[in-house]
Amino acid sequence: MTYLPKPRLHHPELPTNELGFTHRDYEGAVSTLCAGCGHDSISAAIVRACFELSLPPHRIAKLSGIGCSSKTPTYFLGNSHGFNSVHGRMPSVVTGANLANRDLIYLGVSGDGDSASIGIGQFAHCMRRGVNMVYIVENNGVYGLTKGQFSATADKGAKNRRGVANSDEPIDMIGMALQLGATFVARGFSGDKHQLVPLIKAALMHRGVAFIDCISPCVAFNNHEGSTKSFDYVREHNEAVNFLDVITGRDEITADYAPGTVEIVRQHDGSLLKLRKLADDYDPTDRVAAMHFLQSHSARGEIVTGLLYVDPDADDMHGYLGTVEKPFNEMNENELCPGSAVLEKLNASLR
Ligand SMILES: Cc1ncc(C[n+]2csc(CCOP(=O)(O)OP(=O)(O)O)c2C)c(N)n1
Ligand code: SF4
Ligand SMILES: [Mg+2]
Repeated sequence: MTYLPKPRLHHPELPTNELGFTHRDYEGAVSTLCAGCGHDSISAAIVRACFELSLPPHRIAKLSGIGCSSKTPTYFLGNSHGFNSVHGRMPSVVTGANLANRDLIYLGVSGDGDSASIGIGQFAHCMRRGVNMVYIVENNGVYGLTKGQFSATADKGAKNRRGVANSDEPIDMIGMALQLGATFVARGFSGDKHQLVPLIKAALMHRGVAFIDCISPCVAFNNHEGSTKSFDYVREHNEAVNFLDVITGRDEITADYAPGTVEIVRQHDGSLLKLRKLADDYDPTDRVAAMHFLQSHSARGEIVTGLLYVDPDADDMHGYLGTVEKPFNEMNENELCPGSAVLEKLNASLR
């Protein structure tokens, strides 16, 4: 057996959501990660976000690559579709699945090794194509599964457990996502669920590619003094730019905020992102300003968290390509393969 199923205990008092499901209906198998691993906190935040949004579990597809982080889809959304792909290849599998069926909600979970090292090309093209998905990188700065080598997101000068300093420049995945055209870009911290759960909810409501870089300390290999991805370092250097509330279109919308301290962003589906601003001059809809903000804080050793950029009117890959709306698995043979006469006509129109 490669996983431990959770015992099905009866809890009659558990709160239910609009679909009548409890929190337990969004959980998965028992985690086999190290006790205290940040990745488990992110799994818990995903469970909470999907439960609170009342998402039908069978309409969600969770996909991952290889790594401790990529194992985590086994530990959440046990009633959803799942695909554990090859190291660094989750983005292309999601892209294909999304092209075949746009009706599912796609959640890609990856690691910093998976996405910033071996899979960086796949990550880049997924961002620039605008695949409609939530893309979470559980970022611990190491290859946890293969025993703690520096990954491409480890900061230059950060020390490993033996005191050896990393000599390479880090890749900031937030900076890349902004530059590559991602339409929702956020950073969270596994140790701050009050910030992370709303970020995941907002990302799930977003049309287009929603990227969350989530700092997730590896307690086994990268949680010591000198590591810039340790719990202590992130807590001390966390610069939250805003805090988010998500109000879905179904709820009554009220304006109970003090002017100047809250920014409201309405997304395409009517959901409202209510941003409590901590930095007075921060505008989350200005991509260039977000890049500048990120760089200037990073130069001071600060890790900016929160919703850094959102384009509320974003489109996605289907909109850019003008694809058919119907999922392939709902088409009959004639629709999927309309014959050589139709192909000839199509080719002629392109000559
Ligand atoms: C093609 C290929 N190369 C290398 C490996 C070995 N490998 C497995 S997981 C991993 C790194 C995982 O790091 P990360 O994505 O950061 O996940 P973490 O374990 O830190 O959560 C590597 C190099 C592999 N499985 N496949
Ligand atoms: S090795 Fe690190 S990343 Fe992997 S489960 Fe343990 S703490 Fe988590
Ligand atoms: Mg890692």
